[in-house]
Amino acid sequence: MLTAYPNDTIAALATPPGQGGIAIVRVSGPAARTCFDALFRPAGNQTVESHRLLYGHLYDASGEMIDECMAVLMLAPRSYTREDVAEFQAHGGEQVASQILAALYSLGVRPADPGEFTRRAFLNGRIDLSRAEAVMRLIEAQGQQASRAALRQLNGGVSAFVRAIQEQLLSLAAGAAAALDYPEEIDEEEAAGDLAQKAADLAQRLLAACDERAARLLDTGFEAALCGRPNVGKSSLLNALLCEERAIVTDIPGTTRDVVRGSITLGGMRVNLSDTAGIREQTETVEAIGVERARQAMQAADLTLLVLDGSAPLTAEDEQLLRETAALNRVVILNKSDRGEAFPLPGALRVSAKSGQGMDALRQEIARQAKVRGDLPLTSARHMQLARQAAAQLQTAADALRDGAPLDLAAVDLHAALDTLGGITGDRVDEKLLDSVFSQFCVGK
Ligand SMILES: Nc1nc2c(ncn2[C@@H]2O[C@H](COP(=O)(O)OP(=O)(O)O)[C@@H](O)[C@H]2O)c(=O)[nH]1
Ligand SMILES: [Mg+2]
Repeated sequence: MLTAYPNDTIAALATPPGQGGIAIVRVSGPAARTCFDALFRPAGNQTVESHRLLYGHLYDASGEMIDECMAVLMLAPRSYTREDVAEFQAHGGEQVASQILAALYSLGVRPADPGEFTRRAFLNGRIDLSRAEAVMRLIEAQGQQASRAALRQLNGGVSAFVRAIQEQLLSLAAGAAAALDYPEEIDEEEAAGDLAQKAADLAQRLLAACDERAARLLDTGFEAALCGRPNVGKSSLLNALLCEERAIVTDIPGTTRDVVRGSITLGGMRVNLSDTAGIREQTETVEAIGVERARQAMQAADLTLLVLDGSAPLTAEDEQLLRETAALNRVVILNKSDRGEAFPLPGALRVSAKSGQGMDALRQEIARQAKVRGDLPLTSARHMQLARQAAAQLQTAADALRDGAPLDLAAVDLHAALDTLGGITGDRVDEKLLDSVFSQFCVGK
């Protein structure tokens, strides 16, 4: 279990390092108030009150002025960490911030570890572990869908779901205990059958709550691969979607040989686009490797964007690619619509990388495909792993009961599942887990 939390005072720059409009230095711990009074002198005759933003000047230990600044003292427990917190908003720039930090260190304050402010908020009971993790997800979110998922988690979506399951588990465990204590009144066989059914149901609910797809997409983005034979306009489409000249466009077939990548945000999701070598039979080695990579990218993508030249008749290679991608999640794109329509193809999108025609419809289609559900509570890899483990423990209990195992044996598995779920909210955590969660944070958060 957790060792007692060090009762010391920490400080860090809370804003990104480098030049900026303002730099915020944050202090948390029992000495925050003394530090505030030692460093900061409010202008005029303002009185220092908790949660009141003051204007004044900062001085170091030798009485030398460091900067003019705004400062606020937030006394416990109404603060981010539930400890006394002081924040100094100084002029942006490395020099001023490091002078403030040096002055604080000279007063016995220690530099904060990564995520230590949020870790203290957790240890002091202000937020549970899933909400602490949500803070980090929110900071790192790329795209609105990711930030919404993080916000749902921060608002307690995961906690509420896990607590509800834990409560039902506790009542199952209580039922099992009652059947063991009062064998005359409760029929053990009946109780075991009932318990097995309920444990199996809870296991199913845990598994159904995991959104593997959302977890992966919110974390790394949606993969869309542009594929097709040479010269149909794949590189031109990549450039048009990225709004920059990333890939080389020529009318010489076989120019793109390696996979070229770029990311955009569509419908609030980060979309990673890859432009690949044109797929065709060829003899030259470098191009052959490129074609092999193109095939791999096509298979690995969440969405294959199969590009055809809509202004010229379909070739045998096109037909082959249409067959090859039929079973994949794909969108067929008929490019070069500015040159007219050579053949009809139901369900395909007509676009022109050159004129921009149809490009909005293409963006909308990619966005539609990249949408995550947003209604399943578990979208973090760590939470899903624990949920699956708890589900397996519950299923073990259910199977054992159906095989005639005694109630007290199954009760052990129920309690094991409870412990496992406690790892999500942080009821049951050790230092090692906390270190691994919080070390991923940035310093100052
Ligand atoms: N008219 C027209 N030409 C295009 C269009 N898209 C690409 N091209 C031309 O087709 C040729 C091949 O384009 P590129 O993007 O390199 O094709 P890739 O080999 O599939 O990557 C170049 O000469 C482009 O300028 C389009 O929408 N309309
Ligand atoms: Mg190309």
